[in-house]
Amino acid sequence: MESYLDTCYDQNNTTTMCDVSFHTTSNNLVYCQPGAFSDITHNVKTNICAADTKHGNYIDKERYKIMRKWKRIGKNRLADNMDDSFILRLLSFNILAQNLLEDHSYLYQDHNKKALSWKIRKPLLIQEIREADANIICLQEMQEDHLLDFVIPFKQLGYEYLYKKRTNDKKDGLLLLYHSNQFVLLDYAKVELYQAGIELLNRDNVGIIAKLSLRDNPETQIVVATTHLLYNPRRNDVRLAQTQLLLAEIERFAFVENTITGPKYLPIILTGDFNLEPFTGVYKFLTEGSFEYYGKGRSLEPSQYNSLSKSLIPSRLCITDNCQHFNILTQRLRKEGTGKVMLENSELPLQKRDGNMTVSCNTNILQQNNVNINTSTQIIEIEKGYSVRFSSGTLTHPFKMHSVYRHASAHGEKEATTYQDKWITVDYIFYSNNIQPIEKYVLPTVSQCTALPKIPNFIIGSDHLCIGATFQLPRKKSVL
Ligand code: KL2
Repeated sequence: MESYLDTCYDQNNTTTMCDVSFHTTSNNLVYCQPGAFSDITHNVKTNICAADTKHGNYIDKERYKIMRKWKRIGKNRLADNMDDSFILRLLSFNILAQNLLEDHSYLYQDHNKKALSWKIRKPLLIQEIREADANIICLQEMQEDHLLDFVIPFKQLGYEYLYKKRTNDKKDGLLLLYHSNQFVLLDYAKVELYQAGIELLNRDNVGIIAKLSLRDNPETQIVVATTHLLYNPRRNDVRLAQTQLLLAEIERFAFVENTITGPKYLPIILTGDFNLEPFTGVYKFLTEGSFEYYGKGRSLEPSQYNSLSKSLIPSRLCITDNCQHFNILTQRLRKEGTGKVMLENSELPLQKRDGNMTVSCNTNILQQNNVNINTSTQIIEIEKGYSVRFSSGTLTHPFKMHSVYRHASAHGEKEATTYQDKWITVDYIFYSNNIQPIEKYVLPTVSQCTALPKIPNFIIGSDHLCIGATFQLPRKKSVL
């Protein structure tokens, strides 16, 4: 039999009718060939389709696209005058690293083997990403040795990128692409969530944080961050600690100034694969701004076992329970310049590596401030009336974050972004309350997902569905 690509997938001819006949292959999946399909309802203006005879599931590109429309969110309206705002469209997609697919091949036994090859998946992924027409794209599970080839079409379209591989022996990582005609990269951090000698932070997950300004309006700035947190479904405690580190880094990038009403931050978008389900501990922490982990189990649910103490991460990292770098906060309040970050290994832009980090921070700073670096709760007054906490048993953060998706349809049926024994949501776009989403890339509900041929298939190139949102970013008025 001819290869699927030769018969069905012709990128140059997307308007051909999908006149198809189904051929059952040895591995129980059906795929299409041009020429003999008679059912008028399946005559579609695309030549791509995939089906799964075992479950009677069938999808073609057009049906998939009907599920995945860009839809206006709530009552948010476009600004009357578009000169007042910039339309930022962001896409986030875990593209399934080929090496992880092959390492966990038992997860893909019911799939058509041909749809699992990188040769087939790569053009499907690139096509779906390109069709979204996003000006910022955040990808997870980008295999390092596929990177240079993968970014070619995006570079041709004018995107520039940041890449951060997961640490140690891992072969995949994060790719953040931004349209360089529209954005200038002001600053970035490639954050390693691996911190030597800390049990809760001994995994290889990473984050990328980018501070971008509008090329035609440099005062308008935004912080975009992406991550892919630990997979282990039982270890929400690890994901909470990873989130604390990442938020401390985001806080450092997004801070603008202190005002009478409190600190002012740039708009923030935090997106990626968090490997956690909606309304669970870390999700509540992000969206409610506060979470008490003390006495909870590793799942962050009340539990008799493995109860967490009041100390989540050691104070030697100098990150407060409000997800702020103690040194930076101290110097900010004392107006003394920039303090040092105690995270290990994270990569900074070249010009900043040996730059002006004036004050070293080690646990001496905490001891000078009478912090007991053991595990009991510490409250330190930095300035009169301004205290920070370590190991209090509760984490807070200074942002008001919302999720673009509500994780259920208007009829209350759950949405999903991936399949792990069942269809669940693990991918999110969170945003701060000084930026407004106006559209989302609609996700299918669980029952719609169940009707799909197993992913990846010949339409969907990953074991995740991509997520996307369009934001209205208020343009700053230039001060003349
Ligand atoms: O859930 V994922 O897939 O976001 O799609 O993130 C992880 C898992 C990814 C990186 O660690 O690899 C997948 N069983 C199933 N999938 C696994 C396992 C596992 N034991 N370990 C890693 N992954």
